[in-house]
Amino acid sequence: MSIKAIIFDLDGVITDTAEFHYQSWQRMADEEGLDFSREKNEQLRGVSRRRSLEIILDGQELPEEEMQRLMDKKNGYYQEKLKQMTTEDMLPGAEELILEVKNRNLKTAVASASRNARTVISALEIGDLFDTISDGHSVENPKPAPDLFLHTAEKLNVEPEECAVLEDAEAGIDAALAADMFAVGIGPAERVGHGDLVFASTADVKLDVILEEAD
Ligand code: B16
Ligand code: MG
Repeated sequence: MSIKAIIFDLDGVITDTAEFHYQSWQRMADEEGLDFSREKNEQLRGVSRRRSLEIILDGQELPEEEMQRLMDKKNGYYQEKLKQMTTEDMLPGAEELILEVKNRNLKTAVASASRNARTVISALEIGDLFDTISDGHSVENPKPAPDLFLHTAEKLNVEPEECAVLEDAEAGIDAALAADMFAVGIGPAERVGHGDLVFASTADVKLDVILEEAD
């Protein structure tokens, strides 16, 4: 089926907030005496805040109140860092790609696992470029469940098979495939090689190739 909409993941595709997330989790973990490292942080890419904490806790179970306190602490540090974000923080090629999609009269959307997505989008001043924005508040089941992408297609008024998703995370590619969408991986094959198509970075994405391959 031909593509009518391009759905962009936010962190890792349009901008790179991974370092901010990492520093905020590390600060929380250090203060709380939890084991965490850059290597472990790689497993957190694209997964929800709660799932990230579960990965850090590595099987250790905590009461819900304590889970909430640790998530809130990390999020406070992350939101402090987001205050430094400006329009300069777009990943190379991202704005050009979104504009190209719009020029082709395709619909555009952001579908991010982040509950801070709207703050990030407004710091980047790109809100007007999208027909709709779905974020960590939009659905209950986070990626790798297909829910966020299906919700986005519904808001765009297109069929799932008419959507191509640009994703940098393993969980995001899983979610796009589960939603029956054309999944485009951004990053190394070890992470997103199970996508229908893979580009090394946002700057390398070729819209023509996506539209041809998905057809
Ligand atoms: P928050 P994406 C994801 O955004 C991030 O990649 C992931 O590292 C983060 O844990 C998740 O959002 C939740 O973020 O704590 O701000 O709600 O890649 O789906 O745009
Ligand atoms: Mg991402």
